[in-house]
Amino acid sequence: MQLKPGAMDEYKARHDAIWPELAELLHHSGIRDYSIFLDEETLSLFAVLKLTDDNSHETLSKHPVMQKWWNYMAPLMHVEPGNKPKEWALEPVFYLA
Ligand code: RM4
Repeated sequence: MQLKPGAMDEYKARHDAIWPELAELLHHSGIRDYSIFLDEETLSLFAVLKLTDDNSHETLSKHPVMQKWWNYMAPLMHVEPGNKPKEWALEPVFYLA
């Protein structure tokens, strides 16, 4: 994901105060160990999370709480039409178990 210039402090503050109903929704969708890292130079956001085997994260974008959060966050981030944050996968280049 990508932050807009000047949005860093507000982005952090909003995640420090994440809505309990959103945290609950993400958990019920099968998301675990969810972290977001910020590159303060480029304002790129790197998210990493685990999914349970029975996760339903594909349906999140239709949920009113998810849509409300995305609308709330849209002024701070690069978004698609509909305010879902722009996301792109990174290429795995190394893994050591
Ligand atoms: C991010 C973005 C993601 C959401 C997290 C909690 O800023 O909106 O879609 O999963 O917040």
